[in-house]
Amino acid sequence: MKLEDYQFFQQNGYLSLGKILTDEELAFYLRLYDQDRKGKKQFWFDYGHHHQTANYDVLVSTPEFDGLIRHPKVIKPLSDLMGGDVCFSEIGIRHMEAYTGEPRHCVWHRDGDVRGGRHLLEHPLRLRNIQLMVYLSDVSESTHCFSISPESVGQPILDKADQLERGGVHNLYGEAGTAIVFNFSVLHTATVRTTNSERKTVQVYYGHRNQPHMANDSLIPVGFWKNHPDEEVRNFYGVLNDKTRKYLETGGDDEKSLDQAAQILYNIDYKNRQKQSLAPDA
Ligand SMILES: O=C(O)CCC(=O)C(=O)O
Ligand SMILES: [Fe+2]
Repeated sequence: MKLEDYQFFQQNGYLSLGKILTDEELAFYLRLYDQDRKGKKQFWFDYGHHHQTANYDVLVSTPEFDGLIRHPKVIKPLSDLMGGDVCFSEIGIRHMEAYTGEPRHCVWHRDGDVRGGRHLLEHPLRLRNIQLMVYLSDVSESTHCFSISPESVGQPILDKADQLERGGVHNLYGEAGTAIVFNFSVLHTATVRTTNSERKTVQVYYGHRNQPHMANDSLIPVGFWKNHPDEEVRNFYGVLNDKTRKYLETGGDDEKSLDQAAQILYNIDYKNRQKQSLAPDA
């Protein structure tokens, strides 16, 4: 990674990678996204406060997204920022509908892991986990967007109001195929605007292989962490979360059909969601 890009991340807690997808790749992932959202509704649920619906079990429903998770234009900068070996933590494909209400920043927050861990202070960029946000639709002043309040690694970590006053707000735009990476604990939010445009994103979290799992939202299927022919890929997916362990206890470690997997996931997870799956019986 160019020194200036590293320094930008150091100063701001995020970096735009620019348009990383070719037009062919964009068309490929957009088609998969649309097919998943239309045809695999049992995996989608209302994500509430961000005016979003989402599917977190993309590795089950559309495993081809592995190609985007480990895209060379992503893995290289991620490894440079994280240092050491990077692992998969979570994936969500998310949708924001057109909106007729008042524009607003949905909810300013810092992400943390399941144990409440946020900035990893001993890391040179204070990075415990990092999110990759890929825009699959054009994002501009007239659409929904992702917003972040820049924070330098040299600055004290402030509460929300003080951080917003000190750092201000960067609304991040880019044409479809653009990717952004950010420290998950730097203050951020989705921003909704009065718009006829829908926003389509792929949002992937990564962690350090030598740290415990970040979250329990995404199942990691055996085809990735156990049966994949490439050892590096097995290791990349090898930091298993509690959801994956529970799934294995319930259903064993043989490969499942999509319907079998969906049924187990419904029993161990979706039926307990506060917001119902959009189509629980689909
Ligand atoms: O979707 C967005 O723009 C932000 C969502 C968010 O806060 C997150 O993924 O942690
Ligand atoms: Fe967040």
